This record gives sequence, C-alpha cells and structure tokens, in this order.
Amino acid sequence: MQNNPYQSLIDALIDGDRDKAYQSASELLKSGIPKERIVVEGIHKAMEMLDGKCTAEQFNLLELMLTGRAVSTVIDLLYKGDQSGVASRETIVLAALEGDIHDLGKSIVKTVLMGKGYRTVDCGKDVTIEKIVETAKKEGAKAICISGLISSVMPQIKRLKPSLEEAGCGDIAVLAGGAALKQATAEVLNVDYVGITAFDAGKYIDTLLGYSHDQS
Ligand code: B12
Repeated sequence: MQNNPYQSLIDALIDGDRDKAYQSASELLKSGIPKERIVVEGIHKAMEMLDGKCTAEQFNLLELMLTGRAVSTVIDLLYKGDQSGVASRETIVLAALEGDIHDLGKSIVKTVLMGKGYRTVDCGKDVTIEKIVETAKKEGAKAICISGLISSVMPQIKRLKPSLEEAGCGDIAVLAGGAALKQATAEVLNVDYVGITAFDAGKYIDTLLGYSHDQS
C-alpha cells in the first residue's frame, strides 16, 4: 500500500498514461479528496518532477505531449461537470505571452474561473501585449490573467500595465502565474498580483470584484 495517496496519479501523469491517470484521479475523487488538492498534490507535483526532462537544451516532445494529454484528461474529469455554460459574472481575459506555447495551466485557470461563473475570453498562447490590451478593452474585462512558463516573457509582462494605461484602461487588474512568473514579486513584474495556483487567481478575483469564496 502506498503512503502517498497521490502517487499513482503522479506516476500515471509522468508516464503519460491517460487511462491510468483518469482511473487514479477518479479514485481520489471517490475517496472524498477535494479537486483543489488533486491539482496541487497530483498535477503540480508530477510537473515539477518533469523539470529535468524539459530544459532549454533538450526535451522529449512525444513524452511531454503524452503527459499534457493525460493532464487534460484529468482536468476534464475534475471540472467538466462544473461548466453550466452560463456566465453570470464579469469578463476575465487570459493569455500566454509571445514566445510561450505552454497552455495547460492557463486552461486550468480558465476552467476554475468559468466554474465560478466568470465570462472568460482566452486569447490563447504566443500572444502579443498589443493583442491582449486590444481584447481586454473591447471585451470590457475586469482582469487579465497571464500564464507565463518561460523566463523570456518577464520583460513583456512588465509592459502590460503601462500599455493598458496608455489605452485608457489602466483600471483592469493584471494577475500573473505559472512556473516562470510565480517566482517573482508583483512589484518586479509590475502586476497587481502573483499567484501560485489557479485557485489563487479565482480567490483574488472574487475579492477584487466583491464575491465571497463560495466555490474553488
Ligand atoms: C509540459 C511542459 C512543456 C510542453 C507544454 C505543453 C502544453 N500544451 O502546455 C512542451 C513540450 C510543449 C514544452 C516546451 C518547452 N518547454 Co516546457 N515544460 C513543461 C513542464 C514539464 C510542465 C508545464 C505544465 O504544463 N505544467 C502543468 C500546469 C497545470 O501547471 P502550470 O502551468 O504551472 O499551471 C498551474 C499554476 O502555475 C497556475 N497558473 C498557471 N497560469 C496562471 C496564471 C495566473 C494568473 C495564476 C494566478 C496562476 C496560474 O495554475 C495552474 C494550476 O494550478 C514545465 C515544468 C514545470 N515545472 O512547469 C516545463 C518548463 C515550463 N518548460 C521549459 C522549457 C525550457 C521548455 C522549452 C524551451 C524546451 C525546448 N528545449 O524547446 C519549450 C518552450 C517552448 C515555448 N516556446 O514555449 C522550462 C522553462 C524554464 C524557464 N525558466 O524558462 C520548464 C520550467 C522546465 C524546466 N526546465 O524547469 N514544455
């Protein structure tokens, strides 16, 4: 018997075994473990263990793509039923910046926000600051969530708030997260908030817009 209840899920994600990941996550859910714990103790832990397999010098695309597919399967299992399709709350824009093609974490942030009833506009990955500002203004967004996994996006994110101000929408809040950005302070990144998990984004936005933390 394993001591760590998340070990089987972690192993399945690292192996890129979608079926086993689905089964392990289902068992965790059935045993009453909250979804948030499954993301933080299962998915986050497994991805940290993959750091060495994805470096600037080398990475195995197939292996990581299989892992990505297994992560998406688990996220669907955890959150698909939560999506009512009715967005009763304000609009939040999401994006990964130019040069960054990582998008699994951004999808989780989006899913969590949708679960809370926010309307989300996902600009996708590899997006310019100009495009994000234009979208946020057009859609009347109250906040922008930037998911940044590679360090090269740091200079870009620092330009976001000044660009919003220039466009006359400096009141839109900017949140940052993801492997590269979560290590920096809000001051250094020139943003309003830096979060560690997708749930931090949800809680910050709830507080900002005056909602209680009713759901995760
Ligand atoms: C899977 C992966 C890939 C996949 C991505 C598939 C996809 N569709 O996303 C592929 C194979 C494509 C890839 C490519 C590369 N990768 Co890669 N990758 C990873 C890995 C192993 C996991 C990332 C992941 O999906 N995590 C799972 C999700 C769920 O976690 P997450 O994104 O952190 O999101 C959670 C929180 O951070 C939070 N969150 C996310 N966004 C936001 C936003 C806000 C506002 C808030 C509050 C919270 C929040 O919510 C999520 C849930 O709680 C990481 C290692 C790591 N520790 O992250 C390296 C990593 C990000 N990659 C790295 C590298 C170097 C690369 C490559 C340059 C490799 C290469 N030689 O080409 C390329 C870069 C390509 C590019 N131009 O972007 C480095 C980056 C190092 C750095 N500091 O720059 C990392 C950190 C690995 C390492 N060596 O340490 N990669």
